[in-house]
Amino acid sequence: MSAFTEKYVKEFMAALVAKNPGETEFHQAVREVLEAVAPTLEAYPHFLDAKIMERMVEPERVIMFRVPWMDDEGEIRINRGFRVQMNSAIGPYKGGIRFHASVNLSIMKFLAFEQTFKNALTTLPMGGAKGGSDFSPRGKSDAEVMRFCQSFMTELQRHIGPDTDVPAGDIGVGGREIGYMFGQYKRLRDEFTGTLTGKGQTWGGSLIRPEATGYGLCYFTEQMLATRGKSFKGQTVLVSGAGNVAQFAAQKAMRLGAKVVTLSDSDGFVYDPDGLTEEKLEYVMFLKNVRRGRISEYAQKYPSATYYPGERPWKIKCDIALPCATQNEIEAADAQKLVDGGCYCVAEGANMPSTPEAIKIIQGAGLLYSPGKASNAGGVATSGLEMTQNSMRQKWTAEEVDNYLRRIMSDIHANCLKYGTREDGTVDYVRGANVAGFMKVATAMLEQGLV
Ligand code: NDP
Ligand code: 2IT
Repeated sequence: MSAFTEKYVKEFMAALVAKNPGETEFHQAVREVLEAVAPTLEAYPHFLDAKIMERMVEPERVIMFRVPWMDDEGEIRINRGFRVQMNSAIGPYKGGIRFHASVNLSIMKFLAFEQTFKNALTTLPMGGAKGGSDFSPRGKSDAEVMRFCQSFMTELQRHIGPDTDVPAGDIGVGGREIGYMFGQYKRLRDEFTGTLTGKGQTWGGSLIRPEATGYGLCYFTEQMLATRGKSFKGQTVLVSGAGNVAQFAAQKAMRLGAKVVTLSDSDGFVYDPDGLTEEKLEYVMFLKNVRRGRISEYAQKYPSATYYPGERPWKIKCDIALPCATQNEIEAADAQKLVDGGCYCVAEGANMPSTPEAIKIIQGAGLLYSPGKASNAGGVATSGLEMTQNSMRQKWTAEEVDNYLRRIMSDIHANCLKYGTREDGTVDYVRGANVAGFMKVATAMLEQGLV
């Protein structure tokens, strides 16, 4: 780290922490970007003079609101709703909605901040946002989820719109929740527009959007592997999570010839040394998406598998790791286990799944490593394609959307190479992704004046 970077990051972070106390995830996300872009700021001091970074870390708008609803027993429940509209320099605000008990302002701000850079990388015109609630759909009936979604949207609808802010899914928000929210939005606003993405196939949803994050992750990983003359063929892959991103990452990795041996949820992980098959994955999709069960049940159904309660998959020997569950799920000790187990590639499907200490170990050991904002951008990119189809009142074929997705992931990879190739020819994807995203948003902000 240069003397400039060290001083710049230290002073910037001190001010940020003082102004946003306790927002540890937000601090973590900002620090990563600062460390990556500081050399660029030094080289282009007009960004420093215009205080672009100081503006980027201040959300354009934060909306926090009460979400009252009634459970099936007739008891009144109160949750907190959020929408962080972080940056609209390159397009309308765009980003997912997360329903999880852990949701707080820090998590919303870190996700909205990451989203700004990720969306810039997609090549599509989308600003950055994130929303959600500390409501947990786990263990709730469909009727309870519907009442919650309707109450949440009753407030959120005043702040969003097809050219203003377009939410989508994230943890705890899938097709069911998007459906309930879209229904309420349409009813209150009396408009049928593409204001949410991830919609159902019969009412404006794009083909391949459900698959897009996981598929995009694998397309991106293929390109990373190719830089070392490798591919998924015959490789042992660890996947964490068992939700939307994990399911389709596992499916694509498998179809590209890999053996996927783990899946997880917040209670533990399953290790199946025989590897997933199409049939086993179909069971997982039914288990998680329809029955809304726990991943431990996989080991009951398939005796080749072992369930490890309260643990994460990273101690299993592998070639490639695809973290697809949540933030900070790879800590330093986990990273060391991956390195010791012979893993040579970590590509993030989740947002910020690796801690800074873990990243240091992974990069220090010379593994291929890509941050989520590059490798999981296929989801929001395909949301962008859904917006385009909605505006055109068209529906593209799965093949057309998949081809766009491949091209976008390839463009993101090329952009990472452009800004992240080291002198020795290896690639720093963290620097590449952050600088590429920063340059686009910062330039747009400069050109639009002091807003
Ligand atoms: P889902 O809700 O479909 O699945 C989340 C999975 O992660 C579940 O298996 C869940 O287990 C597990 N999980 C959630 N929280 C924790 C936790 N604290 N510890 C361990 N496991 C946990 O969400 P998605 O698949 O959509 O999202 C997964 C990740 O991918 C998130 O980081 C999200 O931000 C990111 N992402 C999602 C995109 C999308 O299009 N959906 C796009 C880009 C990134 P359990 O059932 O126990 O909660
Ligand atoms: O983190 C993410 O990129 C998402 N949850 C998807 C956002 C979107 O608008 O599709």
